[in-house]
Amino acid sequence: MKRRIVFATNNAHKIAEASAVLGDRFELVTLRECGITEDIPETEPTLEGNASQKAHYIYERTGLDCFADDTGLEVAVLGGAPGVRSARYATDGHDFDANNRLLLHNMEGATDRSARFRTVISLILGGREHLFEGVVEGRIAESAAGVGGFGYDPLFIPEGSDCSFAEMPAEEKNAVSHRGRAVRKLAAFLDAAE
Ligand code: ITT
Repeated sequence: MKRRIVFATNNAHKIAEASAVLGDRFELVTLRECGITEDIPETEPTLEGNASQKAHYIYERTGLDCFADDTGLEVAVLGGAPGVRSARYATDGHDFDANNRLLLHNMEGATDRSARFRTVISLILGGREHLFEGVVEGRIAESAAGVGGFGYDPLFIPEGSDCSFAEMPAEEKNAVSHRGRAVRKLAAFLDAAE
């Protein structure tokens, strides 16, 4: 039987990316299917803390195995910002365009454009928590390019490529991305736990 697992996210892009990696070995249950419609609190100062907070919040309400992903873009010349504040960099909401404009503005004239995406996944399986991390190194482009993906993808060029994540087919992003890497670790762990 397929293992049913809740993905504690309100971000449809994350669900699409994780489903593509997990394939049909797992049945991903959405928050909507659990009847949870409110925003999940994310008040911790670290990605680890927020991922854990989101997963525990859903586990306490559903009692189901679940996982949550918290992701940040860490830019060297900005001292690791926007980091844990990536979703709310420019505004209180998730305004991707405003975030990208602010990032370009804050990096004007910067020659060191190195950056990385980091995803932390908190899995709660049978009431016990396990953490997985995925990182991709790269750089911030001088201007946005591409229409795929979401968030900072039009500005992020992964190491070894000339294209932004937003210019790549979804499979190509997943093959090297922070989330792809973290979700593959999660899948290997779940396979071994069967
Ligand atoms: P949930 O908390 O509901 O999972 P969220 O969008 O709030 O969804 P995060 O707290 O992890 O997710 O926010 C991270 C922000 O970082 C997100 O809003 C995007 O702007 C950006 N981000 C995350 N993953 C990304 C990716 O793969 N590519 C580009 N930007 C990404």
